[in-house]
Amino acid sequence: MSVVLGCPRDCYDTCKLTVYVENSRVVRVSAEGYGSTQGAICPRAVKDVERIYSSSRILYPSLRVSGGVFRRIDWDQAIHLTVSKLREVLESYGSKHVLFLEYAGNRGILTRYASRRVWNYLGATQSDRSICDYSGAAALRLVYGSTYGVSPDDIDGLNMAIIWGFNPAVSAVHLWRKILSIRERSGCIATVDVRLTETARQSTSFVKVKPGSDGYLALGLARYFVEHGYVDRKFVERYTYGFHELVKHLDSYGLDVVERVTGVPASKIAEFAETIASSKPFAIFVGYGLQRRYGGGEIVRAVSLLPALLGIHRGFYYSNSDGLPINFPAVEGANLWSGGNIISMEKVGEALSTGEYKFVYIHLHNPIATLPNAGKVAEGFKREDVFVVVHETHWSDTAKMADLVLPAPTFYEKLDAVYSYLHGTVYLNRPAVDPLGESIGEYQLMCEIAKKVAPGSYSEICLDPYRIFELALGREAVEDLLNKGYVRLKTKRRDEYQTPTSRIELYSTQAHVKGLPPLPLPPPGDRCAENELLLITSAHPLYIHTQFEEVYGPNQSCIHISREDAEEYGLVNGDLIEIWNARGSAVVRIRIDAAVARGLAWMPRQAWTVDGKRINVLTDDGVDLYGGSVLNSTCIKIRGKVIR
Ligand SMILES: Nc1nc2c(c(=O)[nH]1)N[C@H]1C(S)=C(S)[C@@H](COP(=O)(O)OP(=O)(O)OC[C@H]3O[C@@H](n4cnc5c(=O)[nH]c(N)nc54)[C@H](O)[C@@H]3O)O[C@H]1N2
Ligand SMILES: Nc1nc2c(c(=O)[nH]1)N[C@H]1C(S)=C(S)[C@@H](COP(=O)(O)OP(=O)(O)OC[C@H]3O[C@@H](n4cnc5c(=O)[nH]c(N)nc54)[C@H](O)[C@@H]3O)O[C@H]1N2
Ligand code: SF4
Ligand SMILES: [Mo]
Repeated sequence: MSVVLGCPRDCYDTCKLTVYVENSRVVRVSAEGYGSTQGAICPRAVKDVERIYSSSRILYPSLRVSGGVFRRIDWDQAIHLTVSKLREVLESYGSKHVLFLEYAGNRGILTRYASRRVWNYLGATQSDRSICDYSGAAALRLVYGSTYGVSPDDIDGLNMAIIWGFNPAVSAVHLWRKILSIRERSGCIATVDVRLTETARQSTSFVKVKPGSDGYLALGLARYFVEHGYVDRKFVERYTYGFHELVKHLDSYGLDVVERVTGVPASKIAEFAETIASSKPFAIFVGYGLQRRYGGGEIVRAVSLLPALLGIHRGFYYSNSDGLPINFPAVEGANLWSGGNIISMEKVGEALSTGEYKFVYIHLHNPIATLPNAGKVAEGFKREDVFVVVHETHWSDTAKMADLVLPAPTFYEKLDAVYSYLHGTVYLNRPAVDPLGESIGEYQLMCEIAKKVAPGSYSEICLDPYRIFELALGREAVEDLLNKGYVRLKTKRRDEYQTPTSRIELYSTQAHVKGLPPLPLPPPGDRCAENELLLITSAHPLYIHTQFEEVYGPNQSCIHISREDAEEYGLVNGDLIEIWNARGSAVVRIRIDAAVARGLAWMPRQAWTVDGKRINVLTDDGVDLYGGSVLNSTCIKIRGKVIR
């Protein structure tokens, strides 16, 4: 028997998978010839069978008895304990002292979005979910009113793709296959990155910039377009707002200045500008790694102006969620919302350390590993006065530190509808196999909790799952979904702009209300002290964050530095060194890498250090002006002593 499912991981691709089942077990997962996967399978899906049945699955509710020892309990006890602790905190302290943390483990409409309903109803404190793409999304909303841009189908009509601070050869393998078709059609693919990435190697050209200086490059290109008569005046007149103000602003971004700030020779910038101007239509694929830094929002804002100047409607891809007709507020129970606090996701460690939270409920998230300043997050969870419940599929770092661990089914074992922030297809996931062990889905568990803590409002909080799908997609789309197993949603028009002026706001009318400059003022780049390196982390091909260590083993990678820095510190390949900053320290192994520029250090994200820590013990827990994370603005020092 086989069934078709949508992969709900936090991946651009959201692949359509064929799942083969024999004797009630998943035996193979394939992606041949389906949807956006274009016949290929990623290193994660290919190992999913092993991950489903791995020995690190959580199969039963487990209560911590002491240290790292857990005792199996039954579900009645587990629910009773969860609800009585929750009630106790609600009654003695109030709902703001309950913290609900959730993130990217599974993006199913039911699993992720509808399971927020009871927490919204109770008024629990939640994070602002700002770690990933927040600043860039906020920037695009200022300029364009929403984040959506080109879809994979549009790639067929492009003459050029500009891959900017994005590594799709690793982080979006199927989208990348599609983009590569441009090269096969003799078009251009230019990659702008701080490292010679896998994507850059396969591109037709590579522009290497200094970290965080990309906003200058973008405004330098904009000025070049203006000076060389490449601006589409008719388009600008009709669809944009604030062109003259922008032109004046561009006075400060001459090629000499831009060369000095970005490290890209003026001749190369001019050549890049000429290629772009002569390769219409083009689209800029803006990655998330680019904006995880101080000034990240302003950088994306500057980059996003380029297609508009050359007369292209929404000539970028970032995230298409805003363009889809999915009613997320209805799914999450906006009508039930009772005004809980929202805290910065970057500041979860700091918030926990205040002792304000007495009950923490976590699912779809491994915060001890994935949040910045992770040592502080771990310390917060270790406090005696906080009760931590983790609902998980596998024994994650966070589950191992919880007081109560509840077993969850993987997406192969539960009903859901899965949407994509790249392509407009929604898949219906009917369970391929029964839930393993005693695992219970997030939505069902949310309903169990609601029944006990909010019996009077239970029927409003807990709706039939298919009713949730209807709230999300509308009745007609759900009929399609049920009949065909998928539905293609119609995206909004690319020539519509949801800004106050209904135009592309080169000069943002909303910016000053938000305390931001009305014209983009990007930073000149990340700044570390003389004796420091800038640490950048990005996606690893085998893992998705901390998932798949169950099959590929721990993500134990070296720190990559340039030959020049290695020589300066007297280091050779394989040396063990200590890296440190105000947040912590870690021992890592050196790898000299020609792809990495001087002053830079690179590691895959969520990597383990040699002394058994996650690299996030060092990452910066600051917040960008636009509200997003600044993981890629982390400065580190190398301790003089080399351990050989
Ligand atoms: N295999 C795999 N795929 C994944 C994931 C995974 O963990 N593993 N995670 C998924 C998720 S949640 C996300 S958010 C996406 C993220 O995927 P991407 O958007 O590709 O983001 P990152 O991998 O963080 O970084 C992308 C690139 O940004 C570059 N970069 C960093 N700083 C700068 C800069 O200042 N300027 C420029 N020009 N470039 C810079 C890095 O060198 C890196 O090559 O991937 C998704 N896909
Ligand atoms: N240094 C550094 N840190 C980063 C980043 C970076 O680039 N550099 N990237 C950031 C980004 S972009 C992101 S998106 C975050 C990701 O941060 P997280 O969302 O914390 O990432 P994961 O490690 O994927 O953790 C998800 C957890 O959900 C569990 N899970 C999966 N499916 C299910 C399910 O169906 N039910 C339940 N209950 N659990 C499930 C998995 O087993 C896993 O433990 O990390 C951020 N952290
Ligand atoms: S992990 Fe990503 S690339 Fe792999 S099957 Fe899932 S959505 Fe596709
Ligand atoms: Mo992400």
